[in-house]
Amino acid sequence: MKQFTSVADVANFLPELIREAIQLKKAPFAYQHLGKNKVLGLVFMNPSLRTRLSTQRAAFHLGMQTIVVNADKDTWKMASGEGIVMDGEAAEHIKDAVAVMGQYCDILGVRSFAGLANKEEDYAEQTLNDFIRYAGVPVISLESATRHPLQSLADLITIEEYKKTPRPKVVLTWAPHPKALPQAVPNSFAEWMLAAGIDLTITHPEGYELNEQFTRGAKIVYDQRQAFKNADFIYAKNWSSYTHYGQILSRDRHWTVTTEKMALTNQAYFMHCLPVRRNVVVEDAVIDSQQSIVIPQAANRVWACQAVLKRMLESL
Ligand code: SN0
Repeated sequence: MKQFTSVADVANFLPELIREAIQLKKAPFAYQHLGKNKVLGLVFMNPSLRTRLSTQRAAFHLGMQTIVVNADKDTWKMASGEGIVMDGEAAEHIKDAVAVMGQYCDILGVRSFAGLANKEEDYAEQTLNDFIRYAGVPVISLESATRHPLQSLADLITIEEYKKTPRPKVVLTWAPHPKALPQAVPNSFAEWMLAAGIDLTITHPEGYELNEQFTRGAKIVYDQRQAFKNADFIYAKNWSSYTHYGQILSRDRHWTVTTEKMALTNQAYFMHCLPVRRNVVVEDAVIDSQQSIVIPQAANRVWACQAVLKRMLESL
């Protein structure tokens, strides 16, 4: 595997990849020879807790060394775009920085969030594509402007482990938030669930429709309570509007996930990728309940990442 940026990179062997991730839990150190004397570089343009730690942990299991670069703080400010005159703040061009990091690392991971100012720019994935183009080594997305594939793979593993029926009803629900957030997590979640053949319903207020490229095949239901009926999994997430790009159209707390709404479901499990705004996105009583699986979900980030890194190391 030369890159891991979306479900398309693993579509041919998705069930196998999930099985492999679950297998790795039983023998985390079984493939240490693969990563021996290999270096993984993790470049963060934005904050991270789970992605940073779970990726380092996965690399450790595989015998790799990790270098973490906080590119939002510790490095030179980078410019991008062809032919630009660099007489401003940026000291180096991203193509030079990435090519150099590719000399020091065998695999590079990069996190670069959407700016939410310009839809075309964000959906063109310039930073991620600059990494793929100039690194000269395999690249893993640690959340790009439009997708968060390591999260979605962990989500799929979690659903596979907890499902009580062969084809559970999974509901992705929009929830309120004080800040405008990217569409990366919900885009990616929808794309992965649909690729895995999951019965997916998406519920959100009008104006929060995601790009159809990611949601084709999902049921869209504007009535949240209707959507919750018979759900086996409730996956909550805020996102800003795609159509009115980057805008907050609603802060309606009637969309918060509550115990009373969870009672409409088929004793559904509650999921969220974290970090989560308690008592805005979800009530304490739900996220602290027996039905909440947010911690095992986060724990699965290690195995999702390890399965991906293993495949990449095997093809180096
Ligand atoms: C990010 C997002 O894409 O929604 C990362 C999720 C894994 N979340 C945030 O930026 C939350 C920020 C906040 O202030 O709550």
